[in-house]
Amino acid sequence: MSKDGRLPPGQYTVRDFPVLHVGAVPQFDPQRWRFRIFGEVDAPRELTWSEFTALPGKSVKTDIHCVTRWTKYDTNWFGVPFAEIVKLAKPRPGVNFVITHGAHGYTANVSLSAASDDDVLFAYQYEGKPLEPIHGGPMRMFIPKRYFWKSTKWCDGVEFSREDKPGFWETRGYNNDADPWKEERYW
Ligand SMILES: Nc1nc2c(c(=O)[nH]1)N[C@H]1C(S)=C(S)[C@@H](COP(=O)(O)O)O[C@H]1N2
Ligand SMILES: [Mo]
Repeated sequence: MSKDGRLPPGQYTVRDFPVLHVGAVPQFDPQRWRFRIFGEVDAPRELTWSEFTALPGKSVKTDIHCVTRWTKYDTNWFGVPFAEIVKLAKPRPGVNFVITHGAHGYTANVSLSAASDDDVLFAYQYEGKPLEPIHGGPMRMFIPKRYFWKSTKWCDGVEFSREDKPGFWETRGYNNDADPWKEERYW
């Protein structure tokens, strides 16, 4: 950890914003974009881009940490708080896990309690501008207290589940919880 208590163990800071993903960057068509809320919920639904962006939004300024050891300080995000989606979805009793789905079948799982932190967003702006396609635009999961692979880019769905469902990286040797402060990198 750094002297200021801000840099998690084994990380270094960067000024640029590295790009990391598998597969090609998808095209965004606002007419066709849908966000699917599904799983063990009382109110499954599919939101259009205009419905999604009409939901209450929130700004979050915080640091982000990638398992490849870069940390970027003071990033500014805007999006729909996770709590707003929970309000719409009405998860059933016993739901303890959240799986975000992205382009090309990418998924990432987190506990419902981790996702319920008040800095968790379905983010669609970065530094006051529409989120760039290379960083997951038009919309990505944003869960800053976990390594960044949990922040699914080109997010097109969120699933609520009673069972945990390890995602793309979690089934390839990465840690299920991914807390940078505990250095939970791999299994
Ligand atoms: N859909 C999707 N989301 C993804 C990935 C991916 O390959 N596909 N890669 C993850 C990984 S490993 C990281 S480190 C971050 C990188 O986000 P960035 O390119 O905006 O820095 O996105 C995460 N979200
Ligand atoms: Mo990553």
